Amino acid sequence: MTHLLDDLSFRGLIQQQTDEEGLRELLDQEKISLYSGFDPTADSLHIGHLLPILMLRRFQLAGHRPIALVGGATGLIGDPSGKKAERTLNNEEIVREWSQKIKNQLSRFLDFEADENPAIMANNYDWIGQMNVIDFLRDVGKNFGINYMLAKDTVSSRIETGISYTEFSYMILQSLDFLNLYRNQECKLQIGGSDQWGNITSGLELIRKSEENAKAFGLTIPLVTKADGTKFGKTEGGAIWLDKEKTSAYEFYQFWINTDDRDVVKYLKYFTFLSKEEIEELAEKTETAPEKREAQKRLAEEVTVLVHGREAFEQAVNISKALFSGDIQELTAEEVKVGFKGVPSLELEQTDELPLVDVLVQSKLSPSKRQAREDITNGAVYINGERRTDVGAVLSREDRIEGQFTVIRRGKKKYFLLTYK
Ligand code: 629
Repeated sequence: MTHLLDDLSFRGLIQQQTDEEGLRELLDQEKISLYSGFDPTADSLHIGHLLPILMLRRFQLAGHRPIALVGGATGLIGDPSGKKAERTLNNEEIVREWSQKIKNQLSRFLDFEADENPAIMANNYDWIGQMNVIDFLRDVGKNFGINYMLAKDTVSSRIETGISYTEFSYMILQSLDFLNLYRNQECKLQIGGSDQWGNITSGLELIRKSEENAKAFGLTIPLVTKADGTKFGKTEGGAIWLDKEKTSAYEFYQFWINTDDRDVVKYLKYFTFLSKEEIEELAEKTETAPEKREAQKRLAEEVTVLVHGREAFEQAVNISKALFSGDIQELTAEEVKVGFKGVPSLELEQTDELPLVDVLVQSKLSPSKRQAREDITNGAVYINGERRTDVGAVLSREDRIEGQFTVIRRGKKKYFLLTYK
């Protein structure tokens, strides 16, 4: 079997390590505990969080014990890492609520029932929340020299624009977490995105100063980049969330399907558990028959199943096929709702039965009544995927999918949705 670290480097998942040889030696000797932290700064994680989550899973699959930490306390402070400006503080009750949601999301990716190496969930509010300020300044603060702290990227880059004492102190809290987990859970490795390098190394510094013969490590994951230079994980609609109420499984699937040929092999390595051989085969197919988009399809399948389950994935494929072919007969109302999210729509009364010509004009699918009539007779107008050539047609209850939606299409791509109260 390939060594975990060799697999990680094949996948390009290692950006920086504090002690490459030391970590390899340690992993060869024993199964370890490792952790990564997630601050509740929103009500959901997004795909920017996926790599460290999957990394924890990769370690678990190799027999190690992952600790997923929710930053119930640090989320109240605000990590300045990678941030150009001071953040506004979030309300405590909201952060508590978000912590719970993020905990639920994290728990889907790790195995908490494994016999040998069950995953653990931790919340740093449990040890930071009760801490008293005198203990904090005497026991912890004494280990942090101001020069050391000022030299950190996250602080030095903010000296000009300003940084509060609150955000400045953030690294101390994250360091305290690492020390705490090192002491109580024998946690010897912290992983995170490359923006976390400063926080991870300051934790190691605290451990080194506080424990004799300390042996702990840090490893970071590269920032995901895109060949076209735009930011990964963002679309016009904003972030790609892991919560399907915020980003539906269909939108999630579409996001991966649309991956650029130049990025797809990298993403297969990053975001899937496919073997080197399977990935190389898909790389080959992208070279020889890019138009088939086999690699994108497989990527979208793997990641969507991982995050949303097989059933949601199949529904996403179903919606995609129907929208592509225009044959939406087969869709359920629920699928229509998901597939046509963001499409212009109009809400009508249950009793409303409108002439098709009027709807075409009102929806702006056709610019005038005259044009609307022409569009209909030309065969350019479809109701729920079926061509309608009757100029006098009135949209009735029969034209509603499960009584809830009427999908109107003009030409190849222009859609409009009628919904009913
Ligand atoms: C307490 C809090 C710890 C250890 C870590 C933390 C959170 C950390 C942070 N991480 C980002 C986040 O929460 O802010 N200070 O959104 C985010 N992380 C995943 C990756 C990241 C990072 O959750 O590490 O690099 C994104 O890819 O930005 O004891």
